[in-house]
Amino acid sequence: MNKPFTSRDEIAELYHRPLLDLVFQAAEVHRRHHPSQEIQVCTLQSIKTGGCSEDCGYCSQSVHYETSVAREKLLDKKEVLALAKEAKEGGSTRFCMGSAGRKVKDDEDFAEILEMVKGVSALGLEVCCTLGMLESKQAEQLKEAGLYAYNHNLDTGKNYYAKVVSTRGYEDRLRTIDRVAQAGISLCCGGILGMGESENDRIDLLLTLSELDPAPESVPVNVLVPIPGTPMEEKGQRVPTLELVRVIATARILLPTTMVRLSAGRESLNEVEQAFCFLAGANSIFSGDKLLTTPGPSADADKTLFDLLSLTPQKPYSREA
Ligand code: SAM
Ligand code: DTB
Ligand code: SF4
Repeated sequence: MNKPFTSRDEIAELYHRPLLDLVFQAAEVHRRHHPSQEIQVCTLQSIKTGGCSEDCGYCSQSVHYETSVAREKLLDKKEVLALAKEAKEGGSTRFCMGSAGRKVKDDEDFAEILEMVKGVSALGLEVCCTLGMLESKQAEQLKEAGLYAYNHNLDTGKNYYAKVVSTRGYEDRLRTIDRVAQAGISLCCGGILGMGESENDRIDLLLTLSELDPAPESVPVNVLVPIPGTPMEEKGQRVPTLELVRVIATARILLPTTMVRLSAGRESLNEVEQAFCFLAGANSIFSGDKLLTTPGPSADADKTLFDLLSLTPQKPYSREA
């Protein structure tokens, strides 16, 4: 059902359709598969920040660049559970824990993260992690602990990836994605716009996302948050909002049942721009005044936006029914 478009040419044709026709079609697909007045509200929490050995050219947490982000040790489990509870009370239904690092190691920190997953899941929240590359056994341990989704982004098209990061390849990302799926964990996988990529690179990313089997449960669409000190701060370009809308609408049509998350960069969009993204099929956001290391929109601003658009937060696990 998720595969009405099969070839790259068909996806390119879709992507280049007149914008208003594309958005109209995406809005129809959205309404066929999702309650149009519901929005998924997720909270992001960095549980281990900075000091990462990878050289992702956009990231504040890489040791390869001089940024204002310092290395911190793993947060305490009690503190994380208190933050998760707060997120739930604030209306979030998904709690996503992010850690800097190339891959998960079988160490004390991972044992502690498994305990955090258990604890957050016991609060009735959908629990998600983004911890870098995983071995199959680690994916199974996360599943066992109650992990609902794993975020592992492809970031951009396969031909542009080497311009963004050199310490790993596209195949490494796809291998972890496969292990996540094999373990029976839902996949959250998306990308970043505004890193100097071409429209063809965006189409390549959309093609790879549409070919994943099973389809990703959620696709975060990030707009680059330029981080002083990183190569992408220099190389990146501001993404016109209508290009963001085009990517969201194409993703919605290609992946009808997937949650499409308007992710990093939302704080620089006004209400009308965000509304257009929701019309094009975005139905999920990160709430909270901080993403991982950069600011997000305030809870008050989001409440006003939801009221203006008559959007209500989705219940946890409601897509299972
Ligand atoms: N270390 C893990 C990894 O790389 O998979 C997890 C954390 S990493 C920060 C999660 C995702 O955040 C990245 O894959 C990227 O898509 C997104 N991200 C990081 N920095 C960003 C930025 N400055 N602007 C937009 N998105 C960003
Ligand atoms: C995703 O695709 N976007 C989130 C989440 N997955 C982990 C991260 C956005 C990070 C933005 C930059 C920062 O705050 O450091
Ligand atoms: Fe490390 Fe992840 Fe940042 Fe890349 S995106 S530098 S892997 S924390």
